[in-house]
Amino acid sequence: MVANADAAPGAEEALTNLIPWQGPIAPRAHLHTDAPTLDLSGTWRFRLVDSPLDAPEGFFDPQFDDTDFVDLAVPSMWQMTDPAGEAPFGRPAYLNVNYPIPVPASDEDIVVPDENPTGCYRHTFDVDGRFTDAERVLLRFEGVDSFARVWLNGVEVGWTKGSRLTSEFDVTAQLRPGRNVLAVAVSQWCDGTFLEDQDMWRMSGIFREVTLLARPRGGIDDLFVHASWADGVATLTIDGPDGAAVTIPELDVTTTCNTEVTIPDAKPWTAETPRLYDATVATDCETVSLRIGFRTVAIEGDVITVNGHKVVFRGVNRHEWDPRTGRTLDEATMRADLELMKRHGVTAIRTSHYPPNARFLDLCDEYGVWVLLECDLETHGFEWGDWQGNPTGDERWYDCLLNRIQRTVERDKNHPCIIGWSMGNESHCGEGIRLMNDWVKHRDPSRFTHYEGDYAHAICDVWSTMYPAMEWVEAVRDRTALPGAEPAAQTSLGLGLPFFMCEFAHAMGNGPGELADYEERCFDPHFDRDRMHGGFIWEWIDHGIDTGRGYAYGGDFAEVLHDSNFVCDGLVMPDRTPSPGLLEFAATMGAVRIEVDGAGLGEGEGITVINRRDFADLSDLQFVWQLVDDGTVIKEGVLDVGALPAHQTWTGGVRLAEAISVTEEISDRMVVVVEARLAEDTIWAQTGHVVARASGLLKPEPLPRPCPPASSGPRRDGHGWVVGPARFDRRGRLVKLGETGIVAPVLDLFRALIDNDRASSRARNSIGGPALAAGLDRLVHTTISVREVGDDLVVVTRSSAAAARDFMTSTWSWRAVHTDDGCEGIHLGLHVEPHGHWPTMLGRIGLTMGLPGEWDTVSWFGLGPNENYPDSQRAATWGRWNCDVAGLQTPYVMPQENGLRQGVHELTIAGPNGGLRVIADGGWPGFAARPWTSKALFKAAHTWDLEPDGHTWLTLDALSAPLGSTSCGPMPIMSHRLYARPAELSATFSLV
Ligand code: IPT
Repeated sequence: MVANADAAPGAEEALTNLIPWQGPIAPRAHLHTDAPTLDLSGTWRFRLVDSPLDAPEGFFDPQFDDTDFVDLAVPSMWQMTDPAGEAPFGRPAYLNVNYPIPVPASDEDIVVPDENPTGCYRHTFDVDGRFTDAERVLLRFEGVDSFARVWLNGVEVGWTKGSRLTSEFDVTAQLRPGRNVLAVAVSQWCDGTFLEDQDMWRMSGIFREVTLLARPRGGIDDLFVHASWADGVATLTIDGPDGAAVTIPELDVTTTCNTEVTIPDAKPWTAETPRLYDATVATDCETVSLRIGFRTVAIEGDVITVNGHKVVFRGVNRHEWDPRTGRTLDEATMRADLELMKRHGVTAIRTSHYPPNARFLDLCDEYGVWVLLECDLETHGFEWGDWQGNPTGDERWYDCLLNRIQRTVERDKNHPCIIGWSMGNESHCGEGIRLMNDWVKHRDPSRFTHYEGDYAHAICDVWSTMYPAMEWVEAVRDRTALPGAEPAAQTSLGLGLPFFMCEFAHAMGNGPGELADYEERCFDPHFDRDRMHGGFIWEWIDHGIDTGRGYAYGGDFAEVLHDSNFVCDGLVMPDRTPSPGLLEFAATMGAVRIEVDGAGLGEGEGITVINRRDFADLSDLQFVWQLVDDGTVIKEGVLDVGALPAHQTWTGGVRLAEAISVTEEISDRMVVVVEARLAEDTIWAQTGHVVARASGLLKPEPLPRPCPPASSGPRRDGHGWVVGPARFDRRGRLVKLGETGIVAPVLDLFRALIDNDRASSRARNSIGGPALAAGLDRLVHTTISVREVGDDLVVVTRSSAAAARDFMTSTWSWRAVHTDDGCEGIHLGLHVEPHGHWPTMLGRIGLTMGLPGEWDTVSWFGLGPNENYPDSQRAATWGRWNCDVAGLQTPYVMPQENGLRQGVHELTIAGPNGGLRVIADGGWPGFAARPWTSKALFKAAHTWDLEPDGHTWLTLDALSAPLGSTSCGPMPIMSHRLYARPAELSATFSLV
């Protein structure tokens, strides 16, 4: 139906009438056609008013004088125009669960505020006969947030809702030869807002492409490609106009629409082997180009299969985000996402929580990634009212829900990458979800359906959950009782449903940790026929907003309500720099796994390569080993792993004896590094790109090697004591090394709280609250005794906080020694002992000292080069690493503990005038070196709040806390948690 001014009475009512749209044609696929199209992107005229009622009178009239309008790019989101500066069109607002507008009572008609920012757009364009002679002309909007009322040449063609869904208006009657004036009034709020409560920046505008499409008589309006593959045979039927010619030149296929053909030699499409065949469908007057991928998705028992094989989703949740343009993305950015994902072993995407830009799915087909395509639906804010009046259970809304899922499925139904349809997110469950699901199953039975909130498993095809605890995942796997679950939920165990985590491992700030633990329980393809299908990390990108000096988050734009930095919870930083979390993802979730057993290497064994892919062999990779002695490559070679088939394991080794004969002995800084490198260029990376890496120390556990004592013992003088090159004050504090004054080392139990330590509205527990209450950030250190015991100066200190009773004693035994490079040094044996209850989880047990700020270059042997933590160290490699102090810091959008490197054997921090060397013995500590204190790091709200304070603060950890995922997930598993316990740290300090 085509609406016109007469047919669209009371368009203001349309904002809240629970009718999804008026005017657009039935949803259909986006097809690549040779029929004329006109991209209307560009500079439009724009004026923002406070309410739809304030739109300038007759602004849609072609004659209207828009000189006091301004230029605005379309597509764009108007609040992203200089948001941290002048913000001419208002500023973005970040909210998670809360609605940005008042929520209607369940017995009330829907109301949205009069204060409803409304963008009045005008755009003038010219068309030629290719459009005016067409049978029909359509005007396509791919994304308008959230309500659009549309006029062409002064005549209203209708209105639409559904921010991330396509609407096509038939404008044949309104289009004129030559010059045309399109006008659109976009309001930020409408009833659709209650269906669009996704956890993200609330912003508006015509933020995706607008296109004019000429439709020829006898053209191809819609196609539905059914391309399956089983047992080596592909089958194709394309629903379309009767008689339209279907051609796939590469396969010698010539057929017509609505005819089934079998094709014996076609290769199947999988995310690992994204084989696409170019095809055309043609009538006399239109040719449509398709890229067909043959694959069959099935549920066999409780296993999801593609082409007969179980698949595991090494997935991420992806929102569309760019720190400068918001949810308007160009193709280069979409490609950048896919390239980064493929390079880091991501094999699956959930399009949280709306369909992405249509172009993105073409790219997913091409790059190869499994897509769980989610409808534009979330009603989370109703949770606060116990879901009273929630749209998925209120029949007034069902047409809107059906409209949304129909537009979702119809637009994207031809993509081989899409293996499942998701009804939406966090919208509770009701008849509305069932209606959506029924419609999908009827329209497209070839994919599975998903909705996490279907807790009774009465509707969808799969069992999906969010942020489960590790024991819970184990119970699903082992079919034992679900810990803490309601009786009803226990029945899930017995149902024959495939399982995955639609969200897990909350990548907020520093983290997520425990990826390896999830991987082991839920991603193992060797449980060949079990129900565990992996999951999707929350989430891909930090939605920080570029302010020119750093990234903004919720609350930075004076929002009345906001959810702070909960919007920065991605594996890549806002500018798409991979975070350490992404590197850990690649190392744990990546389907190519290498294990190096240092002890076995000497025997010519010890290297294992596991192909955890579901389809492809490893012939695309070259496996290279290197023997590296303290940073110097001594020898390298290639491992003959060959075309190892999916799910198979290769074991072998290297001829170390040959390699090592050139050196005298196996040193404890000798490492074997094995890398899997791309043997050929792909579309997502070049030859040589490292897909997987592992390293092993040849002597994994060398004996402690304290340096030999020097002849002199502690010497007392008027100021305190001298021990070797070190000077201690009367309170036994190390205050000088050689001639360099330092800030004395003290016990350190604190880390600048990471997001996973902080209480948030969604955190299930708080680690940081008790830590701050216990005063870990404000310990008071008191010297109990200073004694000379043999060659040692033994200092006992007591550390505790104001008002606290729990305390730690630290026994610092200092001794003058000779280091291996012939210098005089001082050895510390530190023993820490807790007293009292200490119910609190600690950030660390270590020491922190202040060195001169000019000492700002660091070289260490240990795990690196990137930061690593006890539950996030698979991405780290043993070796010799060099970096300046600035480069050791990870600039999380909200500053927090970062930059730890563990397994330190030796560490030198130096500047132009000397420096400090630390040689560990016994256990290998972790270290962090910062140009500011942990307290300053904790106090900073943004990266721009941090200023170097003139010191290099060196922290050495005997024990470090894990990262976990507690910002929106369970507590770290018990064995990872750092509670108070006795700890030892043993190392020699010398000057360089
Ligand atoms: C979950 C949401 O689905 C997701 O959109 C995001 O908000 C995430 O939390 C937290 O970042 S919902 C929550 C109840 C776990």
